[in-house]
Amino acid sequence: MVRENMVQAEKKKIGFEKWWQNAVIYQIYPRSFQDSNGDGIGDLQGIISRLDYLGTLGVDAIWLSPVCRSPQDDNGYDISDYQDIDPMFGTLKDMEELISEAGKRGIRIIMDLVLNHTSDEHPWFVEAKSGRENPYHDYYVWRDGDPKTPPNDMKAGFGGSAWEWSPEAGQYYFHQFSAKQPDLNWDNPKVRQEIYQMIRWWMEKGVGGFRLDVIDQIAKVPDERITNNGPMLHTYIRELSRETFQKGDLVTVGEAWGATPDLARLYSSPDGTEFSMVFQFEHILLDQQEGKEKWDLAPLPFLKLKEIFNQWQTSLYQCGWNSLFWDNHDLPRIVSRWGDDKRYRTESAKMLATLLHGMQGTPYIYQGEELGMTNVRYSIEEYRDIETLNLYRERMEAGYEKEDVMASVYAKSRDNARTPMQWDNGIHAGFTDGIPWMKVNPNYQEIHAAAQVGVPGSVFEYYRRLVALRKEYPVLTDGRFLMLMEKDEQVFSYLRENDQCRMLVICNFFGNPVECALAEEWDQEILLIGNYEDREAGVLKPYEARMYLEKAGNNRETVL
Ligand code: TEU
Ligand code: CA
Repeated sequence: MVRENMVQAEKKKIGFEKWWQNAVIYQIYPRSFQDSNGDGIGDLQGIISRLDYLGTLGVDAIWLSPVCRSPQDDNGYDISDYQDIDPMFGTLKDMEELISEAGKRGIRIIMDLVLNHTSDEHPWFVEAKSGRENPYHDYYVWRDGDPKTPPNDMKAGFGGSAWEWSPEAGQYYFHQFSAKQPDLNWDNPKVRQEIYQMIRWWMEKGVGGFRLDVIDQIAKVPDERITNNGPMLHTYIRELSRETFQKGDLVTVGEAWGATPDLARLYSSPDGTEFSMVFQFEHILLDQQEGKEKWDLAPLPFLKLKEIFNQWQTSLYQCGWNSLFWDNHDLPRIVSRWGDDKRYRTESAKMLATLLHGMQGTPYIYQGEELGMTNVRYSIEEYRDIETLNLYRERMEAGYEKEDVMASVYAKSRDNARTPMQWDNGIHAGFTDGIPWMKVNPNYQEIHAAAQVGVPGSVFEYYRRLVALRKEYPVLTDGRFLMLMEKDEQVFSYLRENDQCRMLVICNFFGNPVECALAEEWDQEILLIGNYEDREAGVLKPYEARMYLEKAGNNRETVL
């Protein structure tokens, strides 16, 4: 008992006592996870039926992409009622059952809060557009003008102008995403108070945390073309946190495409005044042409990737907290993107997982990532995502070659992550016994959970071990990160150390074998996990990954 108290006291001193600092979080895209009623769309009862699978994986929390009422223009990121569940996913009772059933397995439920905008079918907007005198009018961002000349040339995230003319209101309204997603006016204190009341309502239902959609865009100043990092941003975030999150023991993660390490020290300050952490995207933006869009492909600059991870790991050490992710519902699947989804699919999936899960922060596993699920190459008619379909239409109208546009879609479409979860080799991969809302990846016969759970050597069992290691070794939570071999063009290696022990993570990031003295040097230490049965002295095989624990007392002198 004394030792446990001492360890807790030690953690408190350097700020590692939060449950989510030793947690692994699993993201579910409900529409594609498990259908329970044969309508071809995933739902809450489907998730409940798969909780034991997630318990086996060992995750501590589940982040649900939005399940609130929505016309589904952007697959639920256009909310029309924040306090009701969309019938396609189930009911509030189903949500309460999910929170309770997950809780029995030690799993918290994290909801996705879309606070930058609502659906244009939200009652607030229906009222707001009815006229300037309406008390809800200022819940949104309106500008005068003539129907043919938008207030300025700002563009929306899904193509076209960021200004939409409302004939009813006789004004333009601002939308950073689709025209069916009008931006909320956070400068209006009534908007903020309505939002805080809604969040507290979900907290009372036992929700264990929140993911905050595009939260760094809420303090927009359209007249100055400011979208993210607006002047009032941290004022609003601190008020939001004070009025809601700080009243519970929640994990909160803000989506911040414009985050830098300096800003992240504010967002994830250990004083708890803003969020637990943010999703930052510097590594995600690397394989696109400078100053262009994600569709304008470029090879991954490997040394830059190492530099960015090194910067984020060292910048937030003991003064903030990192999220750790490769995949989410907006991103292509990492094994296809930066691994090899053909010849070395399982090796590269495991290598990428080792690299990420050895770092300091909270790792996120996106549904199917733990199976090594891959991107797809569909005909354009088989895609569903508004962003992809708008891109295709815009670039074909602009005269791009179809094969170039499709190459961009294959590489970066958000639908790569949204094909149905592959459970078994039955019809539609066990996702539904109806017609799936989107085609199942044809490779489900080879890649599915039933062939991996409990099967030694599978990607699933590898992820399960990585999750367990985080529980077993506090150094993975509190250890300092030290990058090694910074200039090496093929190997990604780093140390984790605290005053109890040291670990080495060493990965060959590519598909050709490489000689590596450091791997040989550490091969006399304890191998905690690796993605090859046999190791060759001094050589890392294609996509080979190893995590070593230094034997007590060895204190080898490793050149940093
Ligand atoms: O995404 C924010 C966002 O900017 C992404 O749309 C990103 O720009 C794009 O996916 C890159 O290709 C959040 C949600 O994660 C996304 O699903 C929503 O579509 C978007 O906000 C609007 O709510
Ligand atoms: Ca369903």
